Amino acid sequence: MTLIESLTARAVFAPIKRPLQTSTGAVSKAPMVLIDLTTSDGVVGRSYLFCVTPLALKAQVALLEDMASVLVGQPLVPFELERLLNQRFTLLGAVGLVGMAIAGVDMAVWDALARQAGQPLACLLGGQLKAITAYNSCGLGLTGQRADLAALARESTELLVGGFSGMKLRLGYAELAEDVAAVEAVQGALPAGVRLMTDYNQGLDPTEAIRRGRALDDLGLTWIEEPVRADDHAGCARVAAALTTPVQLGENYWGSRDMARAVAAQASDFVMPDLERIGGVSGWLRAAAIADAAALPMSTHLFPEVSAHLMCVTPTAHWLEYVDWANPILKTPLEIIAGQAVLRNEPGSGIEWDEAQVKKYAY
Ligand code: SMN
Ligand code: MG
Repeated sequence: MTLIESLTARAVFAPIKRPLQTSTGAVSKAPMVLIDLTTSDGVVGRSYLFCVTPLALKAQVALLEDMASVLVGQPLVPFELERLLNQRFTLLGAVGLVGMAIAGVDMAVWDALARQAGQPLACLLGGQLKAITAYNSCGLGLTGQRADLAALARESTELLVGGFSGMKLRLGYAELAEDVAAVEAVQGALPAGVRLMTDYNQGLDPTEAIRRGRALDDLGLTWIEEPVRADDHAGCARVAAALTTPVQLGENYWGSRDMARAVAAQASDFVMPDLERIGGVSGWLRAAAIADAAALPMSTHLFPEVSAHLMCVTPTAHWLEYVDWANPILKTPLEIIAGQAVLRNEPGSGIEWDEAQVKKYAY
């Protein structure tokens, strides 16, 4: 039986090519925790967590190092390890940094299993490698108090490189007119057929979200993401019911049961769970079943490397969110050709560190 021999965690703070301003916060660099899990067979499974703020990096590393003491010597069985960790944190609550740590371990465990089996993760999970349609989420942040229309138009054409057929614009300017102008500036710059997603990052209240959404409703947007507080399922549902543009939600679901509650409340038309909040690969598989049962198109949030594998086994797979934020520390970044993520026919989820770069950006 294969056992876990060791688990290590390291923090990095890597540059981002296009720092991103949203209506509720900025991401100017990428604070990540890198996990290496070694098995008794000498296989190494890897994953990374995206901590959003560097203020969480040291705590996340410390938590993972303490979790290692529970994990070392355990069999390499993802659902049992998940059960074990969730049990140990029931009284505290397996959300926040704890939930992320459990998800990070889970992703590393699945990577190790796939490597041990000599299969790409998608194949280990019973799927096959496919080209996964991606949208470019690497830019188009808020440009300050007012929308800089020329800058948005320029950036949107730059984001087409890679052949993307979709991209995401952040909204939530002080005035509704600025949101509309920003959308029109980007659409005016893009070739016909390129889809535009938008994201309010929870910045509005339901009444304002309906007012703004109605003004955007005839512009052909692919979705409006997180218009209001993500945990306000009733408010999200009111917005979704009032608009013809689909409402997208999911990066802030904490586990698949949280997602099930949002789906039961009809909080959104589309879902996009985030691997580190939904519970890693194991949590994703349950989330995909919920989306399938409710016939909700399911997209991904960040972590395009692992997420692309999971889209191969997601019944209602919709769009892969492409961000290049981990690229500086990856040996072989995920490749996008003609707007599609191209999975390599290699064992695991495709994550290997560029150790020189990891050293350079160590936190
Ligand atoms: C987002 C997520 C995490 C950090 C910055 C921005 C955004 C997205 O909500 O959906 O990509
Ligand atoms: Mg978002």
